[in-house]
Amino acid sequence: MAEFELYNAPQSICSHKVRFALHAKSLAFAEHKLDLFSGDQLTPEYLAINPNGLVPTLIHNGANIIDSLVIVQYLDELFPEPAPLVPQDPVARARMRSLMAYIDEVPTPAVRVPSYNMAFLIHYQNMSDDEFQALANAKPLRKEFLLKFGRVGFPEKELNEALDRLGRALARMQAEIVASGGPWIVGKNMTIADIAMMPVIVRLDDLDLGHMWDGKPEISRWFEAIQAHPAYEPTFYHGSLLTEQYPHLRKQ
Ligand SMILES: N[C@@H](CCC(=O)N[C@@H](CS)C(=O)NCC(=O)O)C(=O)O
Repeated sequence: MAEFELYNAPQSICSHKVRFALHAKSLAFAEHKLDLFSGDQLTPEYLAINPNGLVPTLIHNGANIIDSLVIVQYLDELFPEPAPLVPQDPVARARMRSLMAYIDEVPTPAVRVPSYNMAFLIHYQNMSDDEFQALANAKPLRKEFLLKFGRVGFPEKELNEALDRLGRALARMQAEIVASGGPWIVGKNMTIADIAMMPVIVRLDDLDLGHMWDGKPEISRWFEAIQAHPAYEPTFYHGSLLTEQYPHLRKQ
């Protein structure tokens, strides 16, 4: 059995962070791909290892570690060398942790709104009332989110609010890179804050919303830098992007 087993989904933004960290640390892992639209994350077997009914989950030496940024921190604590993902300086470390909290609170939930409206809607549109309610009831953490989404998508007001929050998060990212001197969010080394932000930027670009950082050259440079990292390509294997899974999103 592999030392590390990752339960995740190809297109899931939270899974991207963990795959990236595993590759950045050169750790081999067995990957279990869950189909989130068939309810693989809601089976009794999976709920036994992740009671939140969400991906990712990392199994290591029989221990189940859940929540993407907790997993990334766990991996960095186990294998800090040769490239620690956490700054040595306590102030920089605190700054990184506040940014991780900010990214988890603001852009990460916000990017789900356009993702659901533009891509995932087709999985729910044709469900009956009973099927949809039963699915929502089965989700330990995302019941209310799914019911708000409904089978028609989030209303325009909610979509616009999410895009506005994302715009403000991009402005904050730009300001943080400028303040730290870059090229990464907290300075000259890549940290967990960059890994936390990466899937948001990749998802916006995938949804053809990359124009949101027009006029923010630090973000464009940051994006180029993370795409050039050796962990990027194996993380985003074919099927990880929504444009690769949903033909209607492809640019004509
Ligand atoms: N805070 C959690 C959030 C995990 C999460 O939201 N996972 C999504 C995919 S990115 C999921 O499993 N969704 C399945 C569902 O909503 O049923 C983490 O960072 O791991």
